Amino acid sequence: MECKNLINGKFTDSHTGKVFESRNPADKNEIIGTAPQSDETDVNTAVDAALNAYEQWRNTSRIKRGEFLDEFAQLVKQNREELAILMSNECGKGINESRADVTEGIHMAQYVFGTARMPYGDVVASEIAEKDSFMRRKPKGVATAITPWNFPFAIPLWLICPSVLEGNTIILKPSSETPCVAYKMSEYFNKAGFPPGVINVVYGDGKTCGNVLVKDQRINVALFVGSASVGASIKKLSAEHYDRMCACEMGGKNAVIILEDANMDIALNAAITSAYKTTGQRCTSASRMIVHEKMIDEFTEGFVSLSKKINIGSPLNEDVFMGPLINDAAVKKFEFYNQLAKKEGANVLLEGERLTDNKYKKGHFVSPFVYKMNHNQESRVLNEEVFAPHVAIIPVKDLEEAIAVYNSTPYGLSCSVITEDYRKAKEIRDRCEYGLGYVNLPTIGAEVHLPFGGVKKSGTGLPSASTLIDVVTHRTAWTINYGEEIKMAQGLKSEV
Ligand code: UN1
Repeated sequence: MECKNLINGKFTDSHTGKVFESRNPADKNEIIGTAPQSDETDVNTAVDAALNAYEQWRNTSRIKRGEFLDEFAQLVKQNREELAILMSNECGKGINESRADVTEGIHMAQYVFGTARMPYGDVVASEIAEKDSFMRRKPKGVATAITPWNFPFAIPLWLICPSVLEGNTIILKPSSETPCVAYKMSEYFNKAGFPPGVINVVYGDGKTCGNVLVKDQRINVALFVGSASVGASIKKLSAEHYDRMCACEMGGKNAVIILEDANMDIALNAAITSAYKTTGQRCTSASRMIVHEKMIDEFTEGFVSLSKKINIGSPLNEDVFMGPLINDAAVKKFEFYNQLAKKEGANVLLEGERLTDNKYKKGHFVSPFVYKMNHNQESRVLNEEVFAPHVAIIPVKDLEEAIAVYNSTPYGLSCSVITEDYRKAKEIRDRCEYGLGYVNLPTIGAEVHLPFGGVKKSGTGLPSASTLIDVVTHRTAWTINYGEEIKMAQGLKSEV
């Protein structure tokens, strides 16, 4: 597939003609496609296009704007399987997960289409009976979305759909690992009839493309999902702009907390799903199992035995639970943290590693690495995001310690508790720091109509998905006087 930038409604090469390759992580020799290596000149043209389209787009009826998203969702629905297969080939997610990713994207477009007919402001009381006041939302202007490879369809749509519904125009810069999924998506945007310039897509790396977008003074909203270090630099650059809104969602060191009364079947199912779906490469994946000491032996035995049984292999095989990691750098990072765990005193229960026999040698396949380790505030492996199947089982003596251990990392994205005791679940709900909380469920699998976003190093708490409206609009006050004279609030006199 030869991906092209989408700028002002036209599919174009980068101005230099340079391209980069996208390869299959399950078979490094297979090239899935090429995409333009865009630089400042291409980014500038895309921002010009978004800026030119803005005036007319913001003046288009909100309902009409939503209808383009309905059209888009209908087109994607007809091509769900084709997109899912492309996604599995390009990013290595199991086919069931790729289908779910496309479905999540469709849900986002459907949800936002539905909200087009819902109120987008409030009627507000005034001290003066002759006055009517309103809170009315207005679009911010030109937005950019910089998105990761692990949800190459759903995450761009979390950010694009609410932005354009509210009247903003946008430039998407998808991950260089997954240009083909983004390109397919952009074809559907075009087919759905979005006016030229409303949604633009440029491909390229962080330095020559993403960075240029974020530095552009004309960008009013910077939306990002990805690593904490890139997010921090986007936030810093954004602080130099007068009125830019910036929402960054940046990973986690999530945990499943297994309390003394937990249903063990639920605990094991939740733990395995949280740890190994997407090969541990969700920002919501759990790499810590915080387990009450009364349950630790039974849980550890069950978790290790299920981890050994995890079916690793081709993402297109329906029975496979774990596909490959995304690239060689991800495997090296996994290996580094596995070694570090040993140095930090971990009791290794399952020696996960790069898989090299025939079935696996063409791809970035690894097996789960599992260890038991006491809580230690200084430990890097218990505090840093590995983004791979690297799992710590941490014993705790009671609920208090479970909460303290959960909160001890710099992150705060997703938290799950396995318990039958609703009072204990309430303690977790109120005292743990997270954006997504679950009871008797895995830490993954959020639905689009819920807020999505973490606290601490995971984000500013400004959510993505359905609640992005607060980022891509500003609230204006609009007050009308129906009286024959001016009467002021607060007892203020206006007579001359
Ligand atoms: C991510 O990994 O960045 O809640 C997003 C979930 C998915 C989204 C994950 N709906 O696991």
